[in-house]
Amino acid sequence: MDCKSCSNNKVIGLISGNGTGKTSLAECFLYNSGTIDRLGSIETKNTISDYTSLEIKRGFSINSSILSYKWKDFNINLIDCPGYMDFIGQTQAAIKVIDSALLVVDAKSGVQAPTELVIELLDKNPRPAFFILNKLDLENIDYFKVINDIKNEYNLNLVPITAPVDSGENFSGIIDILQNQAYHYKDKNPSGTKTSINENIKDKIENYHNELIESIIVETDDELLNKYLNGEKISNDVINNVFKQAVVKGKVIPVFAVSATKNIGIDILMDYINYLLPSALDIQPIKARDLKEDKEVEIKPSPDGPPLAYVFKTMADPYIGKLSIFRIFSGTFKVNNSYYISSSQKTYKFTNLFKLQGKNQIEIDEASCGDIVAVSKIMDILNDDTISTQEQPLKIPPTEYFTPTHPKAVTPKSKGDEEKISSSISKIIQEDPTIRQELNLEVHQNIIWGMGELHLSIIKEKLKEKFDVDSEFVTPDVAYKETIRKDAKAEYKYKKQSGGRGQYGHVFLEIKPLESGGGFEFKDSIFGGAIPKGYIPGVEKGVREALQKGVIAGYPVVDVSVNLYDGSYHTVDSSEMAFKIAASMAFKKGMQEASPVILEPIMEFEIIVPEKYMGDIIGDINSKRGKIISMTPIENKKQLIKAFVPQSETFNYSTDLTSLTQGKGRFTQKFSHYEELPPNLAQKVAEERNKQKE
Ligand SMILES: Nc1nc2c(ncn2[C@@H]2O[C@H](COP(=O)(O)OP(=O)(O)OP(=O)(O)O)[C@@H](O)[C@H]2O)c(=O)[nH]1
Ligand SMILES: [Mg+2]
Repeated sequence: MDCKSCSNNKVIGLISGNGTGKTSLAECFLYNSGTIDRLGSIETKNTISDYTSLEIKRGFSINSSILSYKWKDFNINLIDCPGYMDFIGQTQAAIKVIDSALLVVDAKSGVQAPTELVIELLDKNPRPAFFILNKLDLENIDYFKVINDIKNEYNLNLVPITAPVDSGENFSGIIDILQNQAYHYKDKNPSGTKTSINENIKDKIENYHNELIESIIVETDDELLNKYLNGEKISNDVINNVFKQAVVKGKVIPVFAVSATKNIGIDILMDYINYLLPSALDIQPIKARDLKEDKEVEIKPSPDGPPLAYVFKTMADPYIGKLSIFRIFSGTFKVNNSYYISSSQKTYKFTNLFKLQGKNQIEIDEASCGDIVAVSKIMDILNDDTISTQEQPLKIPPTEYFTPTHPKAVTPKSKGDEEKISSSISKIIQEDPTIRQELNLEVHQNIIWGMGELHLSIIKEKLKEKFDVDSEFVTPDVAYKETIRKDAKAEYKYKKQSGGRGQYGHVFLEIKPLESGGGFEFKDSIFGGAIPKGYIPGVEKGVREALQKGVIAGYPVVDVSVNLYDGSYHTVDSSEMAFKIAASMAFKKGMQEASPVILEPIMEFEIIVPEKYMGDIIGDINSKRGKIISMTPIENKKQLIKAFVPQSETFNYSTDLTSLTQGKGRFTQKFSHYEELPPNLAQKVAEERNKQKE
């Protein structure tokens, strides 16, 4: 096969925090390259990338979009990711399949928490990157100071390749520091015109140029460095080569000055994307597991190599149904060939292949390394699946997504829609691995877990828009329980004689508390046939029924032992039912006497925050009746705090943590154990619950 096309493919992610200008920048890429003939904007609600009705309504990205453009000799495949932290799962999925990253930063506000998280993710999955300082048309931006601040804060080797000419309102051009060339821009034209560098900044730019060359040269071998230090002239070719290597290895991170809304500096950025970022055939071999040979292998990207692709996104298209979107790392995929899917371990014939451009799908016959394509209607393909062939079945390790931490109980507005809601949520989950749904049998609620308030409000809107179900998202109920604190004895005689056959059951119960987690224990110590054997199961059933609703607030009773030690019966009137009723009543009576208490679930939290927020976090945990278990310093001046927190205080913790740490904290939680609810709260809970029952 002619591999020219794939040697010119690049896969690039636009990733960073919300509102920094990624979608606006993507629009400029498409416009400048002639892919579209009108430059859309967020404000006019007509960008190619933010095309869904929810994105248009909200004015920001909610889904990652697949875009592509051709610029000079290269095909660039772009993934424009949403920046809000609530949608971080999509950035995690994108990082898995991109060869390089464009981190767009709002030059006015600097690096904010979501971008910081993206920097952390890239640190764990290194990719060559560019920093794009956007919005240079805003007032009072000191470009080089912003770069230095980021450099120092995150210990990144940032090197400015372009610099702005003028600032704020007057921002009208950039200088290419590497080439010593200025460009002027007018009327959002696709490209700038060359101009001379203003005399008054020539020296300054000369300095930056020298600094840039130096920072490139130090990344190479000592021989070249010595030559440079001895004043020898180093050819441009050598410098360019060293520069490319340093960028590809992530040793230097070029920085560019742009304004996406004014389309300034972006054509030059596009040139540098072509020139410096790796192509799909330049990347490191892909590590995968050969499922036939049962061993790890490395697949070098080649159009003639074994087919290998990774599904990083699933989408339900209203017209063509389910679309599984994958990035091809190796081999050539052709329509009507069959491919092996790692999760189902079966092969499927691909009867179609599509290239994507925002909402549009273009049918194609084949695709190869560095292409991002979709196949439709194969239900068994899931997110994070590896696609390969029966001859060499492969599996790439799945993406590790953050665990959703924000729960809500979902109920339909109209009765009878329960089934529809949970099946619709299951479909939404297929597209978004950072959502979890759980039918909680203890509180009888359908609980949906997402990444935060925004995430859940979008899911609610999706339920309405896509599936036509109106729903309510409310704070989940706490799975309280009840138990007893001391021993008690109780007797109950159930006797009814109203003509015909009567009812008679009579029991003596001894009730004792069990250790926490002890559950329920039933003992029968009837001696001498006071109650015939045949009625004993009725007694146990009665007690079990009473356990379902405790005497304080009707919560399930746990950790009790019940001993049936005496009773009496009537030869005609006794029945299993009569003993069941007697036992149930006796238990309730006994429980009243046994110091009943309410228990509350306690969660174990693991919270990671920058050190400086420790005081606030501990104060907040204390105010939530929590207990700190441990605090451990970890990398990047952060602390890992473990704590027990009562579940009733946890439902909004993701929002609380975000506001306490300006979005720089993260946490996970799991159920730990039950503890007694303090009496004043127990009273409140009981009052609330009893009110509900009325
Ligand atoms: N002044 C100015 N505003 C800009 C520039 N680029 C983008 N904006 C505005 O910033 C806002 C956010 O832009 P987007 O392109 O949606 O940013 P994004 O990074 O895609 O945001 P998310 O999708 O939420 O991650 C919009 O109102 C844009 O018009 C710029 O260069 N200058
Ligand atoms: Mg966007």
